[in-house]
Amino acid sequence: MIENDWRDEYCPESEHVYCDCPFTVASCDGAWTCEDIYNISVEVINYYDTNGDGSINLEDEIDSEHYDVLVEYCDYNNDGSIDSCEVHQCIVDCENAWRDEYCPDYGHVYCDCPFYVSTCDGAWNCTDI
Ligand SMILES: [Ca+2]
Ligand SMILES: [Ca+2]
Repeated sequence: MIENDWRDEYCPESEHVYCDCPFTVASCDGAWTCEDIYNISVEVINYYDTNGDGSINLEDEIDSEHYDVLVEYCDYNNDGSIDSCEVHQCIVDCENAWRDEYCPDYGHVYCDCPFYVSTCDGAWNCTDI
């Protein structure tokens, strides 16, 4: 990926971009795209983040059973709180686990966290590529 080499050189703060190959013909009914995953992430966060600080933890009005499940699967840095990127990554992982089971030839989806976008003038996003 030339774009990621460019980012390493000129925008080292910027995350790498991962794009699904738009030319493959494989299809998988029911698979989620990054856009779907983004929309679901927003719904999950809006539902559980009752105090609106952008992360889900016991300060929110969440019952402990749901909280325990979320922490077990989604708290990647083990700080007891699930931030919006962790929710997003969790749904990406869940989608990829689903694809492994139902569409093993389809490949995995890679989505950058859409919530903390570091700006980088001149960087290409997936649409440009
Ligand atoms: Ca919260
Ligand atoms: Ca966390």
